[in-house]
Amino acid sequence: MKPSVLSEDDVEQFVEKGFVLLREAFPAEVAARVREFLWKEMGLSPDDPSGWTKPLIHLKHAYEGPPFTDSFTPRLCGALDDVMGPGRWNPKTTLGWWPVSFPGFEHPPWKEPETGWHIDGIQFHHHVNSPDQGLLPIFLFSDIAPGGGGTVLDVGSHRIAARILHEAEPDGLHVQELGKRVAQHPFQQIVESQGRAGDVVLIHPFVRHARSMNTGSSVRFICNPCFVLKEPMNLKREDPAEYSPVERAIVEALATA
Ligand SMILES: O=C(O)CCC(=O)C(=O)O
Repeated sequence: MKPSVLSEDDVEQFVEKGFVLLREAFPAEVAARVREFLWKEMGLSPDDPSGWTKPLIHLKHAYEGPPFTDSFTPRLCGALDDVMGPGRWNPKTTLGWWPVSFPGFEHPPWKEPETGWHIDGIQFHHHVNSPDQGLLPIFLFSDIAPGGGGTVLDVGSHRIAARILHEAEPDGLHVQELGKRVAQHPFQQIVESQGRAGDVVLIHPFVRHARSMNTGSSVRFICNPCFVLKEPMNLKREDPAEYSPVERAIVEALATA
């Protein structure tokens, strides 16, 4: 499967580490319009920090239409094809939810979070080939510098989760039980997601991750939507070239167990 937007090295990083940063996935100007909308939605102003009285506002809503859907650019959709497989995922018509984190509540030095680590997917029972969460992309709607509250990833943990899910077949696991079993393993390598407004971090759906403290000076806007596959993952393809990188990461984790 030849990638159309990502490089071969990007794909290898995604398979091995469980994430890759796609720069300029959508225009920074789209991110600015989204932030403008969200400030209004929160009833707050970017110019009046006296109104920022909580470390986090979680807008649990998926919004339709522009400017939200303007982030689904051909470049981003091409990269989604590159990791989930062309035509194998359901396009989205909405974008949400929105954990907005504010500076000023936690002070440097930034520390790795001790709690809140999880694998996404509270809405379904987990199997090693579940189609319900094909990818965990994190859309950056503001610039995120080190310490600025970027989602932290336990890089490589997707391999551990893959083996745990494989061993749990055919029953599968509740997401909490999956999280508990992954938590019995030491962290692999903790990495903060960082980038510019308009970047998207493409993350394997099995990666353990957590929100981190915003010790920076700017408000952090992200969105972490769930992309659903049209069919369960196929982890036994006749032609290995047909594995999507999401599938290949799992197949390779199981082969090296
Ligand atoms: O806010 C974040 O950085 C992460 C959010 C998250 O992991 C979640 O909502 O599942």
